Amino acid sequence: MIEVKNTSFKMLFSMSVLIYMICVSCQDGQRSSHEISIDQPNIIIIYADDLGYGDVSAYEQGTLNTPNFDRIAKEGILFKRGYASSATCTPSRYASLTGQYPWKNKRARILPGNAPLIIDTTMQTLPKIMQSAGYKTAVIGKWHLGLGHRELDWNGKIDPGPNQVGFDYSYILASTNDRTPTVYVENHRVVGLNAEDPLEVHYKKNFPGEPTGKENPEKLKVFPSHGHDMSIHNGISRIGFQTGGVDARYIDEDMSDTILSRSLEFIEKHQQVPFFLFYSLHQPHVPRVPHPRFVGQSGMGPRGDVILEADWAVGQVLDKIDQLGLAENTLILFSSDNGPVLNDGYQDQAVEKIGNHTPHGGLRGGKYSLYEAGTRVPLMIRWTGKINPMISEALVSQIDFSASFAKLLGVPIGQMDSQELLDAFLGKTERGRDSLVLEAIGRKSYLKRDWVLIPPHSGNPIISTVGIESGASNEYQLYRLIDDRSQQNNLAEEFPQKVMQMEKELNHLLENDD
Ligand code: NG6
Ligand code: CA
Repeated sequence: MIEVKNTSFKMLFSMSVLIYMICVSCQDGQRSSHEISIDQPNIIIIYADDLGYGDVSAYEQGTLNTPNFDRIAKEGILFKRGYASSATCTPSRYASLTGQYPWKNKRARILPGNAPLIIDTTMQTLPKIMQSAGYKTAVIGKWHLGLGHRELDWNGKIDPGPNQVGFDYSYILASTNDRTPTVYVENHRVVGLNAEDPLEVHYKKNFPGEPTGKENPEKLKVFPSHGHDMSIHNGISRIGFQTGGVDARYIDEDMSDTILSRSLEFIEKHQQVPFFLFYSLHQPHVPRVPHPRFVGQSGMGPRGDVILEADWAVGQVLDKIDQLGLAENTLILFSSDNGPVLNDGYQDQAVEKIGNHTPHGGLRGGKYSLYEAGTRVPLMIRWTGKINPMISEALVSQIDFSASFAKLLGVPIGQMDSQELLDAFLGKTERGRDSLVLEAIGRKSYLKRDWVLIPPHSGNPIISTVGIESGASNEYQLYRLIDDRSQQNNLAEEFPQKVMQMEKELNHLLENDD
């Protein structure tokens, strides 16, 4: 719970409770602009999965065109220095939703599909901030933050989950589309489950009689390149085993449309009240299985096709907002949980068909990497009539959503790593954060203004399965990003004092990780 420490903080807190009470007492949940002086735009966060800085044509005009992603930037702000907290999914999502550095929670690392919920249900979270300002909140799409407690029974009430951390409504994939269980969970229940065919999930041992990618390649339509050789569903073998729940299983080809239509329904239903939608895309994470309408559209194979599919879906959301007359009353933020990867475990020709397209947008590394492409991601915000179209150089992180939106809505917050950067997010200043700790599969680096320090880390410099540089090296690495965004010139030897100073600051931050 939030600890209310001093008198002015208490006053603020009571004010926000009052605003909340006024709001919830409004008849039929209608907006009540006369009682509320602060802005209460609807807030939509569109959060892509593994979409690179260079996968959005507003960032990198290349061979892949994403006109709908680009619309957000053209009609709003394109952040050139927007960062995910981490180079993988679970920790970045954790940071975006809690405002805390994920490395402070040992469980915030890539989770199996049967992991328990890793967000403490007593924590103040981004959706809870919205709720306390009277918002209706929803997460629709990828979750990957765990569900329930250990030994979850998928056939009963799934608890705790998104509903306990601040979402009034949830319609989610439990983890990723390459992990079992391959079902949707709506609020507390698996969608479409037949009680006579119970769903069971295990990550260590298979269930008797269930085919696997390893033993039954003849049953596959998409083949793994590494891992992903356990239970088969829809001709695609996954990570993890499952049995039963056949009626509840999703069709990968329809996933984008399913997540989109639930999102559009949520928007329509709540158009009269302020709402917060976390629209969590599964693209272009593996397995990349576009709807037939998008097959072949990119000329780059499934990875390009699912990016176009996601771009189209985002266009539908923008159109819906515009058609409902909500554009001036809706802040739309677009970002990605981590950087790009081509071969992430399936033979889907992502490498072979890439052509001249550069998902990393000239940044070094990619998903899983401590180099820039791991965490520097597309980040764009549109709020028609409120923010002027611009390109911003402000250093901002997804961790900062919580404090910044709390400021916008006048909601007091407790101690967080999140920094209040509302003016930067609204394009009123290009002054953002001064520094940021970045994380990639447990390793850390330290970004300070234009400099980034990567201390020595053990491990292989190349992650061989995906062919991406990890950032691990025996040497200190220091890069000046302002004139070396692709991190080619290690300046550690030239600036030993800077290395020392930055390492000291980083260690201080890492030690104070209460
Ligand atoms: C890795 C998977 C990868 C992807 C990743 C999580 C293998 C070999 N690789 O372990 O395919 O699922 O986890 O991605 O299994 S994330 O975007 O959700 O972090
Ligand atoms: Ca991801």
